[in-house]
Amino acid sequence: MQNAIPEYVKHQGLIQWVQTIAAKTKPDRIVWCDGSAEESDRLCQEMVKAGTLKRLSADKRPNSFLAWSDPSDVARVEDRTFICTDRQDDAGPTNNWMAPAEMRQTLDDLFEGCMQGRTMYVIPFSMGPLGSPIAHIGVEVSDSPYVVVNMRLMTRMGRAVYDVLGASGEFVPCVHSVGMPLVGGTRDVSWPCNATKYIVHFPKTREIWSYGSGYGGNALLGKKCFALRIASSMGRKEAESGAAGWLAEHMLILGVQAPWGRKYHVAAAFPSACGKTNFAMLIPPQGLDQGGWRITTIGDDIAWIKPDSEGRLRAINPENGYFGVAPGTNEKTNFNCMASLKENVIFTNVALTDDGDVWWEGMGSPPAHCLDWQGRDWTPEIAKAEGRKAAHPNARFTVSAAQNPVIDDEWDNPQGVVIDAFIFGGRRSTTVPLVTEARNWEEGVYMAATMGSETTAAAAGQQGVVRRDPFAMLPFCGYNMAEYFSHWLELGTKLGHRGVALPKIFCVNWFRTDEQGRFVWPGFGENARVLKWMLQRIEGNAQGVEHVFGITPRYEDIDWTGLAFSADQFFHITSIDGKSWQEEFALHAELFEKLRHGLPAALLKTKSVFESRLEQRLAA
Ligand code: SAT
Ligand code: MN
Repeated sequence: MQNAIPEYVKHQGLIQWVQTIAAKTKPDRIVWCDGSAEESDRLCQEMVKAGTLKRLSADKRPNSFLAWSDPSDVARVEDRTFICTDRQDDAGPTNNWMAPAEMRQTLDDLFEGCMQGRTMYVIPFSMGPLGSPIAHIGVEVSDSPYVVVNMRLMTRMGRAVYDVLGASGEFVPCVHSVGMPLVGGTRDVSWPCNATKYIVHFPKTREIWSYGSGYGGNALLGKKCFALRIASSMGRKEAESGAAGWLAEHMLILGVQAPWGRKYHVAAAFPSACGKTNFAMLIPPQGLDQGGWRITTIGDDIAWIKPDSEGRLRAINPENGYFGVAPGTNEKTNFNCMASLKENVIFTNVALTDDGDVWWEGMGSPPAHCLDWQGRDWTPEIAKAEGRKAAHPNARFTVSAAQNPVIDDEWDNPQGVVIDAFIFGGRRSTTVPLVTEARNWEEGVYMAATMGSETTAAAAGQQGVVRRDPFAMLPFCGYNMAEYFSHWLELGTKLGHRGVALPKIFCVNWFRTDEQGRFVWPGFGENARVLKWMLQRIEGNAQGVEHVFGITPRYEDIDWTGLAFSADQFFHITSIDGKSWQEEFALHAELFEKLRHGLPAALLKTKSVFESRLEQRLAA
């Protein structure tokens, strides 16, 4: 059975594709989504009835809902994520690979009848402003209404997409199933999912197939799967013909108005759950130039970056909303985020208070009682006795970007904004200084390529271990990472030849700790002080010291007005320990060894330059 195909869907190829998927997965019904508020309301209502969503208090959080997932389905599953290129080498050693034919056989079996008893939703979406030259269209079919309502917040979703698509436009086909058919009296559960999970990408045909999970990064296929894995390989492919190609990056984009009257745009890459959303919504301290700084958000997670006709790098945020980490978010750490979350929010895996509101660790004083993310009684006493958290550490909120009080005026500009600087940051309790400016594009690419970070709850697996996370793209690069490095280097060369001034590259680390394991740098709004130094460097108005791999400010180069932060503390977070860096370079060597096929020689050359500088320093 199928509801009528709306007359505004004119794309026969799309209609046929939907029918082919339906013939295989055998849903009871097909619903062509129009993206309207009524449709979303109706689906939320149905999910409340089914127990998937709880409606929050109309007074406390109007029009907001809470989902509790299955405890086994709370994060991305990197070991179940596959890049299926013809040759294994094209996926590279950092991606899971399976031959396309073999994977298609596996998927064929899994998807056979997997939507029985369920509704299949057809979800048209645009990544990027509708009709933007940088944007691309996708269509996701999914048997999860949770996916529909989240996609409506996270992408430009709905009827208008079909106008852009027309009768023959290109779209990325995305197939998603929770993998729990309702057959033979199977009892439905509030969060259907399957112990078997596959998140699969076919870069050549630009297809995405996702099975068994309902969690954001695994199921909202416009986000990591399309906007990063498929898009990164699309951007690289376009460079094959000698063109510059483009970049799909795990980056926030912010606008920053400096007191000297110029507005800058900065793109910054950090691994998942390392504060991208906080940085993108940051409120600079009042002490800094008498409140003369203002930061506005263009995006908080993903950037698509293309050279314009003059060769300048222009970025758009392909998304339309935020799927951010709730724990740790409060009025102090991210005031603007809290202001965005007052209404029309879907929360996932946070705690439910007795008055029908939400709570999470780090939100403020805990309630005397609530239900934790698994629906169990929770009190501060229980937390103390059992060490049990009320919210899952990777609990999330989904909210439309339009609710952000500091949304940038240009966030929706189809032409994108010109990027002035790139920032790369990892979570490192030791070794890496607060901020370093790369001397040039190549050394900047080296620093980004060798970035390490301590793992977080955003991915299933052990937390807190340092792993190399090049460009914060380790789980998201849709092709060989070594070739990705080449793409960055070549882009720099090509634009350089056109006489374009490339954005400066900086590396930051907000996370150095003291002997007790406490963060030394206050972070959050105070990061604006580091940003000020970077922009002054762009203007040629600030000093620093040159060291092994770049330039770092001295204590007196940072504006401390209104912040008590001693020179000793500053030394603690900017010092470069020679021994640690010898060990660090050994880890870079390990990474390069892993990526040796196709690794650009420029990186090895840069490494030996860095190492000989380090040796000289140790000898001095
Ligand atoms: O992968 S998600 O988009 O769900 C969140 C993240 O890891 O950034
Ligand atoms: Mn992310």
